[in-house]
Amino acid sequence: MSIEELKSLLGPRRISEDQDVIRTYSDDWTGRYKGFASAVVFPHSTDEVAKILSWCSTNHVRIVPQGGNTGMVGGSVSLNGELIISLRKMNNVSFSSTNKNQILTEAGATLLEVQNLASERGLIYGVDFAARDSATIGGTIATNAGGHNVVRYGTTRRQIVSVEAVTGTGKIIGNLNGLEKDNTGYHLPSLLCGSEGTLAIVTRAKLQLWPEPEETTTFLFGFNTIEEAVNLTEVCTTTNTEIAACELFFQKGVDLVREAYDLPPLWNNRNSIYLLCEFAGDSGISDRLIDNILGEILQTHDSILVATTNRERQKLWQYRELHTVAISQKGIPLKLDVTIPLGNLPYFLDSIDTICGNINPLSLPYVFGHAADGNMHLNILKSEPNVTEMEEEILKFVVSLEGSISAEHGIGRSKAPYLHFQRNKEEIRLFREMKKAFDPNGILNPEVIFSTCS
Ligand code: FAD
Ligand code: 2HG
Ligand code: ZN
Repeated sequence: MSIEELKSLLGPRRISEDQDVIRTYSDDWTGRYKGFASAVVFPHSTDEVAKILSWCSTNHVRIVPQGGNTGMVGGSVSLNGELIISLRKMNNVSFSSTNKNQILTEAGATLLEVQNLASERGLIYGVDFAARDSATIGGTIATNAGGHNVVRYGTTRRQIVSVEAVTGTGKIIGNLNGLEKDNTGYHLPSLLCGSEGTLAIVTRAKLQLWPEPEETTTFLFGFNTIEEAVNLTEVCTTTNTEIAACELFFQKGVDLVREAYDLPPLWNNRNSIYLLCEFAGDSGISDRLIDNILGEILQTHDSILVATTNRERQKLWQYRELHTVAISQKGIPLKLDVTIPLGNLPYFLDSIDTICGNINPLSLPYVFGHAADGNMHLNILKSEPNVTEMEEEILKFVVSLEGSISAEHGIGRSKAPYLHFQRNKEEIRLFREMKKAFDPNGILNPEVIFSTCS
């Protein structure tokens, strides 16, 4: 087997063995994984992806699919010389010709490109998060990405109406019929969503769009106790149909963001717990909120900021969205992405500093996340040399609270050793059988999701 053979199949311009090019696709976003791929392949069409995978399967060449390389669990990098298949050149986006409220997109288009096209028709795409300008649709499907608006629109899985993909033997599967109702056997969009590039390479998809709300209003509340913040989250998510986001963060994180970006303080008194609640709907949101169950807190609480214009809203959101970058400027954190049922969230949050401190008194845990979904991100700086012990202890704690060890980032490489915390032996056996059916030679992301101990 020689890469020259693949070059002659695709033409030389689709493959780069240039070390400078390879390097830019090598390390993961977090800096934890330093990759070394043998080459990077840039298909321009589904047929080319099929040719590549058919050749790789025949020749037992292992590959890693890559989109924007913004993943948080080490799934998009080649650590053992695998070929990287970058989907970035496949980035066409257009409105569906059959459904006015759907977009037909290639896998390499970014979230922002899809959002921008949708807004041309007064529509929105239901998935949004800070890496919007580089995360690709293929990557968001592969990870079943969540983000800020899951409470309103659901995760990526709910936005994918149809999908086209190429299996590990180079066979093209799926369709792009755009039918919401299509119960013809197993539902491939659901199955491939969250499969992290282990079953097939996603090449194109049809995405559902939603009407753009007339008005969006954002409130930032400051609290002294976690219970108050979680109570308000519960009130918002159980009584208000206009809730679009509910994000939790803490003073420590805000201090880091302010330091990194030279931002002003949010208010003069130092509240330590922040809840950003966003409501979207017909005009007159504030009046409706005053009239309903939030009326009392809106009129009596002393730490609230309100934003109605896009500019004002972005000013509030930056204190939340810039956490990831601000933390990574201080070092490579241990990253955990977990879901905790809201009823157990105060206990979980109250326990984190103690758990980390008992294992390593020098560790610095930062917590923030999507409160409405109980999805918390733990970024623990200075966790070395106790990374594994800390990770295990916290993930076991999560399971004991009936949570999930991976909320929205996936299992990737970093959580593969812990899959069995959450999934029983029979489930993992079935997962492996499914992988074999899609990818009999095990060439697609061989180290992702499954580890030798699970
Ligand atoms: P990559 O990182 O390139 O790949 C991710 C995984 O998908 C890998 O396993 C890869 O092999 C596989 N893959 C990629 N493309 C394909 C394809 N076409 N077919 C099959 N498999 C493929 N995530 C959230 O869910 N919510 C957030 O709020 C959020 N916020 C973020 C904020 C920042 C600042 C950053 C840096 C990241 C954030 N993420 C978030 C994580 C990340 O952006 C998402 O996981 C995203 O879905 C990854 O997309 P990508 O194109 O970068 O995929
Ligand atoms: C977010 O919600 C992302 O900001 C990133 O999912 C989380 O940095 C992280 O751990
Ligand atoms: Zn997140």
